[in-house]
Amino acid sequence: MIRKYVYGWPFETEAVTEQIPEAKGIPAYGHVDVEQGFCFTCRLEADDVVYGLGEANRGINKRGNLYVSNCTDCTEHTEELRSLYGAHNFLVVSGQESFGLFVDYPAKLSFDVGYTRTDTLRIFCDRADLYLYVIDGESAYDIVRQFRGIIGRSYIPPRFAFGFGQSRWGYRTADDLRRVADGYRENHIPLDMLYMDIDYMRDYKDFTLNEEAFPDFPEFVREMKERGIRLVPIIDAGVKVEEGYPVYEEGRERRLFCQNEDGSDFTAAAWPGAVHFPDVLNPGARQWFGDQYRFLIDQGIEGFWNDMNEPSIFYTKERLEKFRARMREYVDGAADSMTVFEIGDAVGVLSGNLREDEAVYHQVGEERVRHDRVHNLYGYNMTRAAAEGLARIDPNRRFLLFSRSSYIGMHRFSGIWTGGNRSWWSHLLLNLKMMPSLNMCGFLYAGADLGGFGADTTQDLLLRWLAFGLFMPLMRNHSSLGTRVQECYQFEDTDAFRHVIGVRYRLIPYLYSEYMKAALGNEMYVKPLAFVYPQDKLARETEDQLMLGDEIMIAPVYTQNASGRYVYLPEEMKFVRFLRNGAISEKILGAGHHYVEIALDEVPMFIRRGRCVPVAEPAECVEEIDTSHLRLLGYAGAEHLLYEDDGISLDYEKTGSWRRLRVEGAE
Ligand code: MIG
Repeated sequence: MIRKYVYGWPFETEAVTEQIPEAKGIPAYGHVDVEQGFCFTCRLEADDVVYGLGEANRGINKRGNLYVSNCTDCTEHTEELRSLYGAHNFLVVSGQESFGLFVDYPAKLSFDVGYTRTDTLRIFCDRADLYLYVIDGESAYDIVRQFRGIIGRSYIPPRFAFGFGQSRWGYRTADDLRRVADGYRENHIPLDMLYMDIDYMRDYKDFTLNEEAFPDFPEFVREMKERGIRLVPIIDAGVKVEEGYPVYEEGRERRLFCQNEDGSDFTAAAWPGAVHFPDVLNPGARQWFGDQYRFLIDQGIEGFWNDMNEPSIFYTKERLEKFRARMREYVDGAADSMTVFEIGDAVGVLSGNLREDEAVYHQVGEERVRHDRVHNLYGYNMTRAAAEGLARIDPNRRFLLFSRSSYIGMHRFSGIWTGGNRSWWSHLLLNLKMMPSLNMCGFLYAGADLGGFGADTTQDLLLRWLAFGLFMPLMRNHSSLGTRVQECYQFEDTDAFRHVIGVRYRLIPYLYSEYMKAALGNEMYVKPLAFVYPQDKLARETEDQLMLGDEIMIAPVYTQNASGRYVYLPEEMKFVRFLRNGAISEKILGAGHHYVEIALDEVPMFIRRGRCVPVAEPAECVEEIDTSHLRLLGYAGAEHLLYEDDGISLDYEKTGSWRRLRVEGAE
């Protein structure tokens, strides 16, 4: 049962697609106060668990901290951060009584989940202009399913997007990319995608190519595709201010950029230098920006990643002026007129989100809306612009598309990647904890930068991270300029990488099928253990294992120098290890705790009692997977329904089919 409460004059975010009548009266479960802004308060019982908030820091259970929905470029990505790149205002309180809350409010919103008072949940923001959805149901999972039912079907990527992708900031030329392709193909490490970061553009201008670095780009795209590799370019939010650059000229003439109070185009600095931001909240601007993607589609491109769309800025002219004045004071005055910390702070505030006093405006219909009122919708609408553009260009084709910043609603248009993490073991675990929360909010096609974006990775971290990441829909190795090289063939034990990534390809028929079941049925692809075993106290407290699809549990090793880990089994399961020599070991383990040995070059998974999982032979790209010869792992007598379709069109109903597979032998 879903009730929708209306406060003040909410902005239409289009997060919810179903028509729900306004509920009368006051919401159950909590108390709403609209005296000063908006505040929802409710009691948390001692053993209530709070799930949700999508791309947020910390645990699967969100209790015990403060989270702020305020899309932020956060390259630091440390444990104390309250805001990350996305804003996903849905949570479920699960206990004796369970209910879900979705606060459809696109400005800054805070969730005090037992932070100030352990027994109290408080959700608050500055203005009481919002929709509050209160959902009750039989269980946490039931509530999630109802929520997913009102926000529309999740984005479905093409099948090739389930392959493995290699990315790095710093590939400059076609030859750089060729070398990476060679590195993979020569070492027979599977690969389906190569990502192109900002260096492919001419002076960081969107929808341009550096032609010296990429002579005859369409031919290069073809050459790569023949080798089973798709190129996936990045698009940044900011459009370079440069006379004669058509995207800039047209956007300016047609008044399609975000504006200052006085109607002039808002300018900030980003990679290209001075930029304007397409006003993607304005449907006309959205259409125009989406149409620009054609430049690359026409050259054979089938996928994109959208970046810098919080939006992220390096500085504005005003900020820089203030900073210069401050520094002049420092240089001219006595050196001790400013502490070193003050100097650091002065540099720090140059970049980051737009501030209220910087009054940037969007044109939404007849209304001019100040940016801070709708801040969390920018990345969502930039990506929606792209998705709608792609749909106009090629209506029955699926494109690969994911974004850095997001809001609920964007899940219908694209996936997300979780932005600039680090080569830290703790970020491997964070990646695991975020995934089910993202799924709750509809973001099924998601993943982190495997191996870590910032800082120098190590062979063992990358191997362990891949052994987890190979279960996630978006599987991509990405790293920052200036860090240790991170392509799999750069390490000592390339055989181990070939094997671990090979396991991904063996599982793609199954993972793709589970993804499609989740997307078509508004289910979660990965879940916390407690969603499957709600009565099990230890399952509720498990923060380092996940259930995937209807068949498996995954439990990666996420500590260095460990030869295995403790794992908790809520019921008997089959412990499966993909061994380096291609063999697969299966062993039944009873319910309870076990220490399981897992070598660095092995991939572990657990098959639930009475279930089975199909595996293919390894392949070097998705197209080469032989789905006619599948082997079943798991319990004798078990059956599995495998979904298959053409992997590229939107005709799920027409081309989708279900294959019944059965493990021989009696149970
Ligand atoms: O200011 O395009 O998170 O994946 O490599 C950094 C360069 C801009 C941030 C993204 C990262 C990407 C990088 N970008």
